[in-house]
Amino acid sequence: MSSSFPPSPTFILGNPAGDLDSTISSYALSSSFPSSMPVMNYLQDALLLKPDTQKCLEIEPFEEQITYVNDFLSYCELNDDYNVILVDHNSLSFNYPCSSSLYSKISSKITKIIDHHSPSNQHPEAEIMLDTVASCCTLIYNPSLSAHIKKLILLTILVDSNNLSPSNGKTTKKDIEVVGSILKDLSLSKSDIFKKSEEISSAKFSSTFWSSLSKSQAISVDYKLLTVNSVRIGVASILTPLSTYTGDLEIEVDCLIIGSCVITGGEVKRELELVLGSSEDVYKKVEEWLNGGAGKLETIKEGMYWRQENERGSRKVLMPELEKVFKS
Ligand SMILES: [Mn+2]
Repeated sequence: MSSSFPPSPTFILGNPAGDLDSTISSYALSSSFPSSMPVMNYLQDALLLKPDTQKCLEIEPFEEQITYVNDFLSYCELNDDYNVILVDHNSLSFNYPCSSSLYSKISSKITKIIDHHSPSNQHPEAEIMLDTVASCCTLIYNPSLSAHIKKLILLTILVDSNNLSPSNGKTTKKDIEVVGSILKDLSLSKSDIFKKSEEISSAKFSSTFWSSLSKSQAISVDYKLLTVNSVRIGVASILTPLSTYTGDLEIEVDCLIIGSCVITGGEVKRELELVLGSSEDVYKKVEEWLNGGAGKLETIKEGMYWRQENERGSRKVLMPELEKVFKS
């Protein structure tokens, strides 16, 4: 609630997919800014849909108060004296209702961006720190943080880099350096902490978790919205085969892409499903794009779904390629 906010607060806002990296990045960065509040770009209830974040917070629980998107938006609507730092994304967006005037207001309050995604150049007035490291937490790290914050950062980088795997195309020298510094500084056993990060990662893939959800809950676990030239396409990531869910889905966007990623015995299998929303034209254009191999994704239609040959074709690769289709 707004009464518990510090005067002239700096809000540290993570991305609306609200993954572990966003959650920990905003919490960790707020510890080094006076009068700041970490803002989770999701509702408190959505925490139930984040088994990896829950596992991580079981290992190292939050010690400070956090704010959720609904309270943040109400505060921003009613007050003028605040500023916003974006972490783990570089273009302001919400999965929660936000009027265009409020969006513009918040947009004008963005002073800084710390991120590891491709640049959108949506906020040219903000100071930008962008680097393609495995985890945004790598960019948040500084040696003067508390042991509590360092441990959360460490766990998140290890989860995002798959324990600094050299073969996942994500781990960089910077990630390795930050992990090395924290391990040394906190005198942690590398094998113990690697095991903990594996526990967090595998919570995300738990089939018990995924099969307990409905299809619409499953797509809200990790959902991003692509908006380009008034076209709105939802892009959801799930970590269970697409065949886990049956039945139709009611969606409020033009169309929806559900990307599934399953790792069995080290082998990555990626599938895509396209769901029709309010625009048949948009659906057809995306369908055509997928049938044509879809940029760098190398998609092949198999039954109801597209199989992705390119196993590195995560949503981070998919979204900029898809954006190009609708930009022209
Ligand atoms: Mn991230």
